[in-house]
Amino acid sequence: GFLINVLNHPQFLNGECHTGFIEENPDLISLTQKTDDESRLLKFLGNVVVNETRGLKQDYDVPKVPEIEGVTPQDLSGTKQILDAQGAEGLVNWIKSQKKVLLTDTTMRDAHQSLMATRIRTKDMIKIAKATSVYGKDLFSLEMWGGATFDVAYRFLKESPWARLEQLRKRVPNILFQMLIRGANGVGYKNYPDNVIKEFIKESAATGIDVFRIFDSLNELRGMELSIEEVLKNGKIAEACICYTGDILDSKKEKYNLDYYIKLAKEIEKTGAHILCIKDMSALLKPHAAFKLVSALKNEIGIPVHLHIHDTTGNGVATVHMAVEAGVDIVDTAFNSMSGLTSQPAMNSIAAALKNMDRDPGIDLKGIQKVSDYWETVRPVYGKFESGLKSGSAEIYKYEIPGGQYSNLKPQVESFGLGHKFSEIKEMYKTVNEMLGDIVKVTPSSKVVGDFAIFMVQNNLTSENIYEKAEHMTFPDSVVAYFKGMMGQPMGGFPEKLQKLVLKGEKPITERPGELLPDEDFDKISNHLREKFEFEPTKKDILSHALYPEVFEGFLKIVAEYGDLSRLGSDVFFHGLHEGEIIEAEVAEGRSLMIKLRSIGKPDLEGYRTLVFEVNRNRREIKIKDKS
Ligand code: 3PY
Ligand code: ZN
Repeated sequence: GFLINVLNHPQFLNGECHTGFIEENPDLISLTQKTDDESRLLKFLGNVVVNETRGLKQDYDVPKVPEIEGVTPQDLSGTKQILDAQGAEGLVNWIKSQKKVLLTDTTMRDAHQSLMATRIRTKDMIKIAKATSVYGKDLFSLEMWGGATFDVAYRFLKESPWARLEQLRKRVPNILFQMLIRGANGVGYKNYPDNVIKEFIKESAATGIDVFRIFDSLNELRGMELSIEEVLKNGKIAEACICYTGDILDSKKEKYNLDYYIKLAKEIEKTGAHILCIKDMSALLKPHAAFKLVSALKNEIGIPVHLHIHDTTGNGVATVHMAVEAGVDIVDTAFNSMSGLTSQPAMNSIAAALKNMDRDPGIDLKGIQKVSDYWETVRPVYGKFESGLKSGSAEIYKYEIPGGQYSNLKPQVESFGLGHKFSEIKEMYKTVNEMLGDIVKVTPSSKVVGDFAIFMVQNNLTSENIYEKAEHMTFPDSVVAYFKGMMGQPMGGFPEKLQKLVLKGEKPITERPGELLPDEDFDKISNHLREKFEFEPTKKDILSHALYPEVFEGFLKIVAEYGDLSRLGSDVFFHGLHEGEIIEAEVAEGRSLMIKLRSIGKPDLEGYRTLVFEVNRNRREIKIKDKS
């Protein structure tokens, strides 16, 4: 492309070419860039067509973005303005003075994490951002970051989670942005050095996060303290969690009883956290238990209470109403079309049911219907990531599997070739929990239990024969890390015999893991990225590398090979195009290509298929290796 451009340039044709010619004509370079974009995109599309969808793609409706008339988000004043003007304390006082129940929307984080393996792309979020800001102007917050979204954005969606935060922030200036952070485990699955957690919180706050929901996967206070302190330093809202497990209505379950939660909540309040969250990640909090727990907390502590639940059992909406009756301040919900089952309970339904009641959340019902309608039309494109769960499950009370893990466990189990043993693995999950002494199960401790259960079934182990049969077996990494104390200390300690079996002579720690981990060397990461990838890394890049070195480098390689894929429509990103289809693909700000797939050839002797495209009406052929 470049040479042809030079040869065809009028100055060159007139024989006026000298050594400074290229410097004086930078458009030649950008022309090369353009053809590069095009080749890279065709290579990406070719690969999707040949190796993923095999040219089979159904037609998807174009999601309908609701019109907004007469208002601009910049004119709206919401919870974000209260925090910015009055600070964290001011916001807390405002929450306490509300008679209405406040609602959080989780659609852009937990809802899709729990329904469709966290796959919703930024492109689909920013299309509805303005409408969300206008029609959801009376929401307390949008949970739209953290949890698994950080990892999945880079790993599977090939886009930057930071760019998502920036782009949404620009479009939603009036509602608080909320993220989920796993205490010392950050947005990952293991403990990170203290300086990584601190810098990550600082950068997240500077980029637009207002409310940090912090939890520890074993309900250990010391796993959350550093994060709470850093959030307070940054003038943002620290919301610390009690992760709910067991059943406070069952007097036989003594370990996690009402006293346990009250005691933990009081300790959390003492840290200076602004809000207490009841985090019911596994949908175990029954409606009457919610009434009991919220009533007790409202009596015992002075900070507002925020309820987070999943609807896996089908009792979620009832739980919300009981909590509202008991005086809960804020509850998590998701727009109806993204709610229910492993996701959060239905916002539109709850808001409608509370109309004309004392605690009416005062949300524009017609408006939020439009936002819900949008998500309904987005969802089919992500169908292949859905779990297939069709109804609520009361079994979950027995298994205690978190919503996000429940929808992911089946594909994980299938990837081990154990799909036919799914029921056995669910039973084993319960058995393993008992073997561990009944622990809190939420990322990453829930992953330990899941990995352990799969390992047990894979190797025909039982709680009796394991001590003999597994003497020389290497346990999964997560299980080893857990028993070493690298996720903290479970209440009641580790079962010693099992710990010895897993650690095989290695000594466990009892200190807070962050105390032992050396600080991350950010300069070293910066130099490494500069040398290996030849760009000047930002603080965000360095932090991403500190959290997920391989995943982040994999992402950089994909961008180098295929270009910026975040601008592609999701139907094209996931499903490519079918023969005869014409798409408009945005490759850079304001620059789109019209691409038609004319034909998919048969594999040649080496297994390459020739795909014929038309790009802006020019014929382009590319060869793609068929990996099947
Ligand atoms: C996460 O850690 O991602 C969770 O959603 C835990 O419930
Ligand atoms: Zn959750």
